[in-house]
Amino acid sequence: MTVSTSKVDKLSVVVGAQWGDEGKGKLVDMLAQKADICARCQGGNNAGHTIVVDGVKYDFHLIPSGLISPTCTTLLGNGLVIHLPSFFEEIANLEAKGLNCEGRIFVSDRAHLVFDFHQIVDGIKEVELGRGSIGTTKKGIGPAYSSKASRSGIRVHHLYEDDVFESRLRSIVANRFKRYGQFDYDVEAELKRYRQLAAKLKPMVVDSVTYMHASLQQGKNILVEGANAIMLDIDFGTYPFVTSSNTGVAGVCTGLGVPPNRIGDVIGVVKAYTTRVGEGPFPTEQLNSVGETLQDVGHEYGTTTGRKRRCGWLDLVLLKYSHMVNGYTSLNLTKLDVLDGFAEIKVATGYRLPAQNGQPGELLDSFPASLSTLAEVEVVYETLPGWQSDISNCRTFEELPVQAQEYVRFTENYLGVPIDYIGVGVSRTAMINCP
Ligand code: 2SA
Ligand code: GDP
Ligand code: MG
Repeated sequence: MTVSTSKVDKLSVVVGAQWGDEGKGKLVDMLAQKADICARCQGGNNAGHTIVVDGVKYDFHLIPSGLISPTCTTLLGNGLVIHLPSFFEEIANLEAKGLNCEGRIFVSDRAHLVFDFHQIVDGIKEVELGRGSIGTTKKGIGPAYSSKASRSGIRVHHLYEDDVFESRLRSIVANRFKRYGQFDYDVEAELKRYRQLAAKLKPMVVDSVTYMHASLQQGKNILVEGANAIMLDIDFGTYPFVTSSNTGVAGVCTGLGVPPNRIGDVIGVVKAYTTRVGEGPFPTEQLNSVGETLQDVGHEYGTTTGRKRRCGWLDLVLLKYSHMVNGYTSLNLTKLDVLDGFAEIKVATGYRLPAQNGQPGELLDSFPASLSTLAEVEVVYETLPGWQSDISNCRTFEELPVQAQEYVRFTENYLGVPIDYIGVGVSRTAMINCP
């Protein structure tokens, strides 16, 4: 029997290529202008995506950033962990800014719920870890994914199975009390609150597997918005200083129930330098005036927690590894304008192990798994000339100063991936499109 495989409609994916906050939201907003559906596949409201359109600033945490595009319907897939009170608060905030949310937000019946007790436990665990704390957003993400993995989690469909919901909630809370002591949490009040939240959520709940399948069959233009980034991936990131989901392209299959042969373009978003929020290794971090300048000029503060982001030079060793895992078909280099003032710009091109017995240390060919190894590597830098001029009004590659063009080409050549988009400012229009 012959089965036709001639036409398979594919979805596009936008993922973070570093430690997050690369500017994924801005690219998603731009691409969503032509999308029918914008879906999230992992994470929760630890994510924060800021988009500026006509001077209006929108902050997204749980809801896909494609919502700004009036043609776009949004979906929160099964791979998410959702704190319903925050979800409705986010909708109210977006509506207050004039966005129409009615009938445009759908939630998978298989998504897991984050409860306040998960957030409390997140805080307690961080305190328990002391100096080894992860620096989480305290949004309950790790504890909610732990509940999921240990099979005691509560999914959206449980909300509509009254006895099941109540018994699962009572059991999981009792279990958490046993482990963490009697923290302040009123189960009776929570049960009452969730009856109301469940009713409010009901019209938005879908079987997202069928929804995605049917949408792909109908040839809909689907965009997936990654949250966090590959170096925060539970498997490929700087474990244990990571979040608790698969933040790379693999998360699209597990978090939306789509087969791998439906994945088309994978656009990696790369900040022109590197930032990281929270604890954990960061080889190119600049704890000096360079880092402070990047922080000030780039306004590097967490969208969710307001924490200062740590800053350093672009790390091509990290990005090469990131590309091995995600297989980018193209890149969006963002915040190139933040480098405008530097006379010289450094780029990491290698990690070298410490010298031994008078012999130079080995040059590593990939990003190491061991944090102890990572802590002792010496970063090998290439120094490139800066352009020292304002590029925020450039709208074509040719308009960029030659040094900025060289910076882009250097990155592109090292990674062997085309840079199709270059961000030169916060606003939606501050983007150079150069495919
Ligand atoms: P969690 O809360 O369990 O996911 O934290 C685990 C680690 O993941 C990091 N993480 C993030 N890193 C960058 N940006 C994130 N989103 C917010 C933003 C962060 C904020 O867009 O600015 O507002 O602080 C994000 N979410 C999680 C976190 O710092 C831990 O290192
Ligand atoms: P995300 O989590 O990857 O969506 O990124 P965030 O929204 O958390 O952080 C990126 C920040 O940089 C936001 O405040 C954006 O408005 C801003 N931004 C995005 N692209 C650019 C750019 O090209 N230049 C400048 N200066 N800012 C940008
Ligand atoms: Mg962010």
